[in-house]
Amino acid sequence: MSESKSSKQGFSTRAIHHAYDAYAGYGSLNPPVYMSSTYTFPTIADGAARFAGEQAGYVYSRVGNPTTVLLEERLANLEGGEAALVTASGQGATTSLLWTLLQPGDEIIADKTLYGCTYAYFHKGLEKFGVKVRHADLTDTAVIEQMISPATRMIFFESPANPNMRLVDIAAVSAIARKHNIWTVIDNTYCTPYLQRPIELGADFVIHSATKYLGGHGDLLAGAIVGPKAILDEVRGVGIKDLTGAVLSSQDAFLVLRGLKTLSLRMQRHSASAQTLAESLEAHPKVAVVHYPGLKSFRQYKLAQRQMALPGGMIAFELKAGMDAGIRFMDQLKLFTRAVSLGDAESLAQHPASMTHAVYSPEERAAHGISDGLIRLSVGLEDVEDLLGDLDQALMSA
Ligand code: 7XF
Repeated sequence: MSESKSSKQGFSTRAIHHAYDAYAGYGSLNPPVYMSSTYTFPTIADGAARFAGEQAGYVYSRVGNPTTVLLEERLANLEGGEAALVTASGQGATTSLLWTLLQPGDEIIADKTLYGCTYAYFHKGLEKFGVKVRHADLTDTAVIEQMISPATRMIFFESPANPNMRLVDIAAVSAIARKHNIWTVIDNTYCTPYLQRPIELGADFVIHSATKYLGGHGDLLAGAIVGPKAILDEVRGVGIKDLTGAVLSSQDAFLVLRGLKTLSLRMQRHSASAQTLAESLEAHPKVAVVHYPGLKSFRQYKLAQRQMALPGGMIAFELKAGMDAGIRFMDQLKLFTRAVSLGDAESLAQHPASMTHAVYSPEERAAHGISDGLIRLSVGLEDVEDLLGDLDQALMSA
């Protein structure tokens, strides 16, 4: 399931080896970290040729560095895309791509549930500069056709959506977009290419917060865009170079490369433990509802089975006694850490309405399917028995 159609070697092999030739340098097992902001030119004529794109080579690390370029080649390969571009954060990936692609007067159609700062960027950033953002329930594909206008340039969504786990049928939405000559952009942060490869399902661009599972250890901020090379060249040369400056450092690129080596193992463990915890929560008398793609009761279970290789490490759930009990539950947790972010070795718990999605007003949260009682868990890599014990004791006193 995790074998990419785009390559003969398996996913884990490529996550460890792709695009690095140790014998091209000193035989170093790990790639060097190029700590250099700038690059020398043998002559001024060489420099001019490099700036003009007529000579291969680096000019300045805001437009490329050998360590970040290795990470880009590896991520493009794992996602099955033509090229990739890494950025200083997931937010930097979204803003660099959209500032490059969109013009005043354009419209985009976005799913109704989005990570809080993506929503904020759309309404405080894009709209301020004349791009109209229209939200739709993209689980209803019939609605999309009706919303597309001559000004529509893009459909943007997450699947599973942060924080309520709604899935969008990537193949179905991408097919509609393609028919109308519109880009499909999907934020694949929750899944990583090990669980889901949207480009193979017809999407044009994949965005990542590599801060999460790709890095995997909660020790960096990073982002990535995967998509067609010609457009990513423009995002590199204008979007990042001139507009956002959201450049990833070579040290952090190295750490993401290190994280990728264990991505498949970690995603298997995150998924297996989350499945166990989701089943236990669902059976608990104090729990009202559990949103987890691996549960048979999950509203989009069939789509999850078709679209995702494994159900992933994220769970959203609500207690019968509502938000106050949910806050008590989170305050009682001893092994789960109260923190935003996700995809780390440590299990994390947070309250979307007051944290990651606090930028939505209460009315907007209600309209966008983000319940105030929702609790979000990022299931880490600890022993699952210990995690079960922690949830049980916190539920007991909630
Ligand atoms: O700029 P970042 O690397 O933090 O990534 C932004 C981002 C983009 N897409 C998705 C689906 C995300 O979840 C994020 C970051 N989300 C964290 C969270 O939900 O906990 C951020 C903490 S406020």
